[in-house]
Amino acid sequence: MYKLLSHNDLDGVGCGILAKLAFSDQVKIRYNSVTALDREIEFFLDHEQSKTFLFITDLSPNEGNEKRIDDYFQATGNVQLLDHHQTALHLNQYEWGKVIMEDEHGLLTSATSLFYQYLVMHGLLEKTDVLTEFVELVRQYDTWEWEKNGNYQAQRLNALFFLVSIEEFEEKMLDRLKSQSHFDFDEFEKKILSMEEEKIERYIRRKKRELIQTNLGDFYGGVVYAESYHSELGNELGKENIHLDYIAMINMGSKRVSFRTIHDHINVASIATLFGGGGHQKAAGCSLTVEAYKQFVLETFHLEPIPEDAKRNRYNLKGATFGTLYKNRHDEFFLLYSNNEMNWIIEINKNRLEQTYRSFEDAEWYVKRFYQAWLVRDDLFVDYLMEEVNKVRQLKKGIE
Ligand SMILES: [Mn+2]
Repeated sequence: MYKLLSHNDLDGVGCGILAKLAFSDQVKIRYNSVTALDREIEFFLDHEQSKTFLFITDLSPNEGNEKRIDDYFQATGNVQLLDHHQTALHLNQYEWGKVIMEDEHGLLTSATSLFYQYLVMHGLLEKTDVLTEFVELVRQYDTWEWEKNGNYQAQRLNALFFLVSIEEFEEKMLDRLKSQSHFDFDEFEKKILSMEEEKIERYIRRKKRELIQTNLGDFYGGVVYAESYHSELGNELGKENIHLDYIAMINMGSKRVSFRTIHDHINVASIATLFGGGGHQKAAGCSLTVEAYKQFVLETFHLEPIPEDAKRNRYNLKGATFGTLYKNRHDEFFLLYSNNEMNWIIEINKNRLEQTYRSFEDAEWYVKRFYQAWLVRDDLFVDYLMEEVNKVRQLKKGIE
């Protein structure tokens, strides 16, 4: 008999699907949240006979269970953990631990891709085109490589995963993987997936208006309350607010915080670790502990959301060398302009800052990060310029 304890996301369930293909009714599977895994491990170790082979995928045990699993392994040899999270790397010290973040070709791994490789290597599962395609979609979704590659099939697979129950998803995928030669969605799925995509778009548009800015030491983050679509939402908010180091999404109901970053120089796993959580460099999470609640909820509750940049401007445009106008909640105006492309200047309420910037993006980063300023609409920009013109005229008259 086999037992699989896996994560309850697409990558974790991908492992379950492979296990069912390899072991059919000889495997018992439990999908867990990050926090529920240790209970399941304890239950297994308290009740199972030594004949059961334990797989743990996409998740890692706490310290106490690490020792107990090792005891079980020493006694039976029947444990294999496969994971790709940075926070689990220490488990490589055990014979039963295999934590790999990058494969031999330099590609980011996922638990499903590691498990597939493992099963094929041990002769437990036959490699087929449709399976390889499925595993690759899961991997690209989980590592967010799909976005770089424009692989919307991977994003759709995850959307489908959230549209149906885990049992239904498993069943659908098992059917397909057993009978088709290539992976695809059926017509009905394609229709509901396109409806779902529109729904996600509307949800994200609404959430963009609710983003609050906060700082945690030297880090500046955006905080938003959100129960769904964390990956899509975190990515969109991150790209629209590149002056923020990370996005924290609070789910009050489940008392969880999800962290995302689009920046290569930020590691959100280390932010999550501050609050007892963990995860990847670009996607991590923690429980909403009292400390996390204070930081992300209590201290931000009275703050107003960051207004969005004006969208349909024809004159006040980002990067225009003659000037781009921003404003903040204290009615301070920020004019960004340049005499040559290499030297960008910021005027705050018409006082020029001594510091200059190498690019428009650097200057914008500064006024957004430290002043929470937003791009104003054309009418305000024109008023601002008219005022300047009038001043110059008055000045000229004075001289004459
Ligand atoms: Mn994963």
